[in-house]
Amino acid sequence: MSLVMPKVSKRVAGTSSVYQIEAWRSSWSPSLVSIAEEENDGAAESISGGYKVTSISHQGKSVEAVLQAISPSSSTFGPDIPLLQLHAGYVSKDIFHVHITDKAEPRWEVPDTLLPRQHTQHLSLAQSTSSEFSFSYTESPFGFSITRTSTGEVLFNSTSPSSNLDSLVFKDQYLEISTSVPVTSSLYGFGESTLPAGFKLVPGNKYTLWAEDVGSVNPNINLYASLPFYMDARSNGNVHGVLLLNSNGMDVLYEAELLTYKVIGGVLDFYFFAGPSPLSVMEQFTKLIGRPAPMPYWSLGFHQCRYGYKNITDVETVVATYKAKNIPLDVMWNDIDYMDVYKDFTFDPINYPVDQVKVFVDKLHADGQKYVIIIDPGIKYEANYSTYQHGIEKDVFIKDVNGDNYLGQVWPGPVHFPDFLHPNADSFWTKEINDFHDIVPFDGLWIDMNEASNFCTGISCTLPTDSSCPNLEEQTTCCLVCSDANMTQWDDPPYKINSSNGERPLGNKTIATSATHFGGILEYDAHNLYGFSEAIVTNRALRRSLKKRPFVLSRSTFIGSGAYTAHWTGDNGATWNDLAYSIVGVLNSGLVGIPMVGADICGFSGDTWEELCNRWIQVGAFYPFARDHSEKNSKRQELYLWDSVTDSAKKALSLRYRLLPFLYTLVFEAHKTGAPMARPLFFHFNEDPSIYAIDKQFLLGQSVLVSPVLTPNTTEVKAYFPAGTWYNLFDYSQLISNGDKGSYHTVAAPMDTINVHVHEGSILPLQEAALTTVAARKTPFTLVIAFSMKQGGEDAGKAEGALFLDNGEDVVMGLESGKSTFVKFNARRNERNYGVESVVKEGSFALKNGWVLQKIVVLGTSSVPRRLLVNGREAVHTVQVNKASRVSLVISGLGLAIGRPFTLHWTV
Ligand code: MIG
Repeated sequence: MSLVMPKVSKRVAGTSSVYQIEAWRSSWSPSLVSIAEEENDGAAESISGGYKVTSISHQGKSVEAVLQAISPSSSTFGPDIPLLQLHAGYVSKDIFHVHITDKAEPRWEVPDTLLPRQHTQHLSLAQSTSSEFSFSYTESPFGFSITRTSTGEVLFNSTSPSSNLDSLVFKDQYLEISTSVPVTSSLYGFGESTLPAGFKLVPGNKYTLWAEDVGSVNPNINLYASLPFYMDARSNGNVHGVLLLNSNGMDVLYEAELLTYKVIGGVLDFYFFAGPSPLSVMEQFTKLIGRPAPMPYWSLGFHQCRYGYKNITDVETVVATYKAKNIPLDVMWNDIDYMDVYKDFTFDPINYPVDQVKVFVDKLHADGQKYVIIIDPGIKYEANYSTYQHGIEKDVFIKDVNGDNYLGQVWPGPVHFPDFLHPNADSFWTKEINDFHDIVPFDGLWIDMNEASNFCTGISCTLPTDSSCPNLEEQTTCCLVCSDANMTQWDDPPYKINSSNGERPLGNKTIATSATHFGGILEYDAHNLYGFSEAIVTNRALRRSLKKRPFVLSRSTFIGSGAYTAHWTGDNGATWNDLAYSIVGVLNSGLVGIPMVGADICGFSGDTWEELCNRWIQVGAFYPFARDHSEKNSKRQELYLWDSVTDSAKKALSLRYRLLPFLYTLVFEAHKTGAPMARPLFFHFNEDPSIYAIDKQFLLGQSVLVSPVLTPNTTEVKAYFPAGTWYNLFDYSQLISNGDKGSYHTVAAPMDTINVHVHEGSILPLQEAALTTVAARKTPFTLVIAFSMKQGGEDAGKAEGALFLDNGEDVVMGLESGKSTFVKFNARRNERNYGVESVVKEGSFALKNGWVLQKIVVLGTSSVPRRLLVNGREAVHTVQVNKASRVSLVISGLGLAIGRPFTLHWTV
């Protein structure tokens, strides 16, 4: 069957139009279309008559159009909204916005107060003439497409005849739109879920976006977050991103060559990011949604946690044992065990007496360590509990359908949930956090259960009159009396998203979706924003109480959360599969602007064991956020419990600690540009089509490649090495020299070894290993300079790198005179001449701190320098050549101030 689509070009509002608006009048007849639809998915019945353009105008640099329902149908999911308003325009030359809503009535949108976004039409004509997109549409039925102007590639196309008849469905509780996707595209995103099929999405799957307390140990279902963003990498190497800024529940169907959104509310609010590189997509995307939060320096250290530390002595012993075994430990955590019957902002008087906790925390601080504790959103319903009283006074709790404070049940028993959208939430939460911090000076907060998780399901619930609630043995069994009377269209919408593969209706084990927030906002609309709004308020409260850069770790996230919080992938299991999937989880978080992320090292639920924990700490040492955490009923898994794990941990963590200056510079880069810290290989290499699916390895920044063991009884790894030369970062010995094309290599991976390589062309700033980040920060610097070494020979070449330095805890992370220093390093070699130089911005901060570059490690040579000139003068130094590998040499004894530009030259 052929569908002819003559393209009738029509410029709107004259030739000064900055993008081409073309009306395509398609000649497809309804009968042809319905055949096409039947061929696609067998669905015979259309659920909407579609829309047609009734008026269109070109205002400034944007398009405003009115769309009218062609034949209002009320067959399925409710009547079509009769008139829609479309706005399309630029946010900047590389971000395009398409917004479709009801023309008559305002509809729910992600509040600007949570996610302030620049509005369109900001662009001057001069800028916009070079814009990356063109927008086209069909008149009837209405559909639109977005084209990359420079190449003519269609990036998004809701008009395609391969989509079904309903090119646009817009009902009160059901929106549907599709786009065609080339079969050769690689798609990523639509979290949060655990993806056994891998980071690259596989056609034939449905992604449901609805935040739930479902452990990441469960594959292929919606977990803690709704992240309606995808990245599309085309086979020509061009990459773009698409955000549907909508917080309502949705299913996204990815079928061969077709992507369909089925959304149960809100508006169609699309943003297109032109790329064309993955990092430029991240730059554009995080410009809109907020740059990732700066992270305190200490948060890059190793963290130990467990659910089930019995008492403060237990916790003290863990810290002391780490020290005795010489394993790095920066941050000790407490889970809900510390609380008095699980009430937020309290300490258990028996097992965690405040006085002892305070002594413990003071000692941690004296030793350069930190303390992070958990809080859950549910506030115990208890008349004499001060936090509860304050919440009632400020009227900050979410209301049920009857207007009463919504009653749920979590660890403390009956609870109310703070409404973080309420104008009083800020002062309420800040006061509780601040008062609590006055008692015990914790350093960061872990916000859990914020989907929100509820052990009960009910439209409205009340306390039982005749039993204790909860019964301590069955704390997670609902003890409230819940009723489903007063069921509304918000509790039971016409279209059921596939939450938990259809097993969990919207309000299941969370706040009822008919409950309301301040101003009548429905939980139905705002559910997926609960963790996001809590992170915003918590971050702000911490900033005020600590007067330092906040560290927040949140389980539930939304688009924009990265500006306030770090993330962990939730309740994984102690299995080899979970270890492998953790890399995908980490990459997916980075993809949505939450770069500070890790999985529970050694596995959360189930008993871990020596070999698994050994391999897991090797990978975990290179997660951006590295925390060992386990479940109450599982065996303990501190890194000192098995000798082999201790050895591996020391080896891997000592490289992590040496890399801290590099990692922290990645935090800075993330904060400035949105670049993820951990990246998939295709972010920097696309020489081989197979690279788009690699997710058993990852990059830190653009040049450090981590190639772990993820299977039992394995002592070698078949790993992909992109083009060029790669050096083993542990001993600088191993050389993989690929020439112009990447390939797989089998590398040795004995039990105590993870493969971590650095790529030619880069310079990494390192310090010495230590047991804490505070101690490591005081040690001298080393630069690792990697030149290429094609086919084993020494090539001409260059290398570069950067270093950001500040005190690691100022609220603002930026280049500020006297408070931070930024250094660029450049190295080059030409025949027998080598040169290294630094370019320093705002050097005074580094000078004040006395940081010194002590040595350089030069990779890609074994030729002994004959004469070393430091800042133009001959200097005394020590040279060590790695004879075994013949690829590295070390020049030490330099003693150069990091804060002052330097040059090094030598000939060989
Ligand atoms: O219902 O606080 O994901 O990390 O240890 C379980 C206890 C609540 C879930 C978190 C997990 C944490 C646990 N929490």
